[in-house]
Amino acid sequence: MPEYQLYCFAQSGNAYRAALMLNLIGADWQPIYVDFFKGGETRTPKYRAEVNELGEVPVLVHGTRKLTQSGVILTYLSDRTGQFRPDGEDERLEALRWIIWDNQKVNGFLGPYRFLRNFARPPGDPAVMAFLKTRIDGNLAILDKRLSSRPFVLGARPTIADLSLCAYLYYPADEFGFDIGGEHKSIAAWLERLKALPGWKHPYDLMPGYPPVLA
Ligand SMILES: N[C@@H](CCC(=O)N[C@@H](CS)C(=O)NCC(=O)O)C(=O)O
Repeated sequence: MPEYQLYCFAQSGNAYRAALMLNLIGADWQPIYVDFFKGGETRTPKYRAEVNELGEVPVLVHGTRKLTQSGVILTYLSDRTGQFRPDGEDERLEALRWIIWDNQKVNGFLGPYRFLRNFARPPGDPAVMAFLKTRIDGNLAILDKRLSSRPFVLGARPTIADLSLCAYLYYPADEFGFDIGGEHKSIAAWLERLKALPGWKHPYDLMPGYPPVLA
């Protein structure tokens, strides 16, 4: 059995962060498909009792450990392997700052926006979509400005902060209805830099479940 197992599905940018990290560090890993859409697997009592009481993916299994929250998983893998690890206390705190901000305000809004637009039945209420879009635009502009003066989020080299922040950004523009890279040139260049790392793969090639079977 591979060293790591990752509960995930192809449409999850939250899980992509962990899957991408595993691939980039050359880990021996396998995905475990979670039937999020049709089966509603994360909402079942069984999943919550046996896999993750928070009812979410990603979940990383490593030996007897079961880790959830992508920020925790990224931290664990970078601490274990030394790869993509922020160096020293200042960098560690800075990475944590960007990861928390990302979880709440960048991919924390992009994920639900894309879900409500593509997968929810009925689709998202226009007022909700408009609220989310305004927040997304403002926060992508903050990220774009940050990346206009440095190649990666913390500076010269990629860290777990980059792997967190790219979560949903490689999904097709037509799933969002707007072109993130087209509207934010520094983000587009940064995504290309990450894409050039050995082991990079698109979320639809890295995790099972594309195309999705909806309920
Ligand atoms: N902050 C969490 C977010 C995880 C998350 O929301 N995952 C989604 C799938 S993309 C999920 O499982 N949602 C189920 C739910 O919220 O009920 C992380 O980064 O791991």
